[in-house]
Amino acid sequence: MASEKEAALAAVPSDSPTIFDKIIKKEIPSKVVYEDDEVLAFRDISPQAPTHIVIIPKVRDGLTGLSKAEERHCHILGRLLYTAKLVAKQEGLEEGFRIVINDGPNGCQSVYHLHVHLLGGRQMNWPPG
Ligand code: DGP
Repeated sequence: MASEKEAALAAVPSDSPTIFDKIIKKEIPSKVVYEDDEVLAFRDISPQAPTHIVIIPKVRDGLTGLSKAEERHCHILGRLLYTAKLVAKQEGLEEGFRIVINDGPNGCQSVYHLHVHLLGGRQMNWPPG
C-alpha cells in the first residue's frame, strides 16, 4: 500500500467524485462513529493514532479542500469543527486531541473532498511532519 505521502503526491486535485461519495452513499463500508443531516464521521482506513476519525460534509458543494472555501461554506466549516469536538468527547479523548486539515499536494491531501482529521489517544509531537 502506498504511503499517505505517496498517495497525496499521486492524487490529482479535481472536482470529480471521490471515495468519500461512496462512503456517504454507503456503497462501500466504513466504521461510522457519528452522522447527522450535514456531516459524517468515520474511522480512517489508515489510522495514524489510536483514535483517527475523518469528518466530512455530506454535500461537498465545491469544497474539494479548505483552499476552495467561500463565505457560503462558513456554516458547514463550523459544523465540521463542532462535530470534531463532539466525537472527541464520545471517543473519550479527555487528555486532548489534534485536528488536521490537509490541503493540496504540499499539505499531503489525497482525497479532494474537504475533511477534518481527528487524532487522539497518544502524545502528539510538534512541529508536525
Ligand atoms: P488526506 O490525506 O488528508 O486527503 O486524508 C484522506 C484520508 O482518507 C486518509 O487518511 C485515508 C482515508 N481514506 C481513504 N480512503 C478511505 C476509505 O476507503 N475508507 C476510509 N475509512 N478511509 C479512507
